[in-house]
Amino acid sequence: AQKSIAGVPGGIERTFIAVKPDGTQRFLIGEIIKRFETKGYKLVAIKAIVPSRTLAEKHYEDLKGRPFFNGLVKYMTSGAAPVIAMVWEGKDVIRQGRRLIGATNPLEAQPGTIRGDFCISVGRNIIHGSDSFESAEKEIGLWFGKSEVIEWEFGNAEWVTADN
Ligand code: IDP
Ligand code: MG
Repeated sequence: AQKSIAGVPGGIERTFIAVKPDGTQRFLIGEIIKRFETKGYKLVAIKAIVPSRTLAEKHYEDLKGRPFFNGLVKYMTSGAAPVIAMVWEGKDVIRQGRRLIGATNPLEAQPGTIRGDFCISVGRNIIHGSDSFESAEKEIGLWFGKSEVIEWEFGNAEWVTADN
């Protein structure tokens, strides 16, 4: 039997990706979905949600104590626009997702990445992506119930995933 990664059998990974409220306000949902979809990844869960303070604080618990923490939680929870929470699945999707997103500070994010192309401020950097297997598992469990994550197969899977 193959090992299970981020809760998925067969060695396939899942990651938690979220369009933040500024990405929603700026009409970037479609662009962000397009980049993951056309790269070759599979969307297995999606919802629009205004997170509670508790959810946002748990999501960012590693950053508690940082000077920007309260502002970050306020920005995520304001309700001025929803967060678009997603789970994407596929080969190396955790690391590849971080590459597609680009560096945390848009000044460091390369052109061609999502942050490199669409934002200029670290406090409004439009998208979140899990940074490790452990955080992917934690974040998917925080934002989604088990029944909200759908298992399905690409009809053309071999055209995307074959190694030979
Ligand atoms: P990441 O989103 O690239 O994983 P983290 O260091 O985990 O970056 O920080 C989480 C989020 O906190 C960032 O995406 C950004 O929204 C916010 N943030 C990080 N550093 C700063 C800062 O210096 N000022 C304001 N917000 C920040
Ligand atoms: Mg992070």
